[in-house]
Amino acid sequence: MPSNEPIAAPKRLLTIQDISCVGQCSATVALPLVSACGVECAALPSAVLSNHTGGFPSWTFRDLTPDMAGIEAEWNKQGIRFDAFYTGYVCEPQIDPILSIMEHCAAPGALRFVDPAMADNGKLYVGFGADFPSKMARLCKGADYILPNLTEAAFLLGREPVLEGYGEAFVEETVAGLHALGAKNVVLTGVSFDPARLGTAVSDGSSIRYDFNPRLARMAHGTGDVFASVFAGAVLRGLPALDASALAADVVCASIEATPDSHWYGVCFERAIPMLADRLA
Ligand code: PXL
Repeated sequence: MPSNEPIAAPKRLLTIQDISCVGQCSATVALPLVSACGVECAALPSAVLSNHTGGFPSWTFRDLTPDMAGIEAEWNKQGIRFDAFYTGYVCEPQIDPILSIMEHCAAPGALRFVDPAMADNGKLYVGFGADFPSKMARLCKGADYILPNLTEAAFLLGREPVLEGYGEAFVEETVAGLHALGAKNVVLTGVSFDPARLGTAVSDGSSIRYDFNPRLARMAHGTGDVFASVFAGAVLRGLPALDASALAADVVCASIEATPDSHWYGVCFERAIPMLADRLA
């Protein structure tokens, strides 16, 4: 029977990150996963690469920074506004144009999700200089949620990464440093106090809560992008941050488990989409 209930307007999120044509990362992960959360996903590609830089021998790179101001002007002319912004892999010249878009194209109460995608396993991604983390810190200032892994957190704080042998005091101190950069909520990924479990520390600035999953035997490229996309989509669907983080981690684990060893450049997150949609139904 048709319902007389008015249909609620879906939230509209703008993701700003590269399109790596091949490689299952950045925008090609955010678009399907944010959509699977039931949230409209608009995309501003910051650059187009033939493939990502994490293991392929070479790539093309088309910087789209020069287009950003014109796109913002067009949106302002038409009054196009967004309920949320989600940034991932971006380069230094894009930070000011992104801050301008987040300031001028925000619907009332718009949320900012910043995944400072620039490093993993103790190292900056190829192509980023040692001074880049201090530039990325400018995006973290004023963010509602930042989602660094342990390596990115260390670089944002100007420290050498510590990836093992730490305890809760270290996590508390790291999270406090990240809040001091100006981020309201911190979601620190890749946290582990026990070799069998890997998880996330979620802080709203007054308390830290943890979520852990069994550690899987293999690590995979693009899992940070899967995590951040699901987290942002789930928060926009109304989940509290710890629940959104737990769901995002479950989608990452299911994606890794569905990925054959021969598939080295990303994870088969497509196979976890039915589970994600069910959990948010
Ligand atoms: O997944 C992060 C990422 C995004 N975009 C590009 C990358 C990487 C990581 O290597 O190279 C182009």
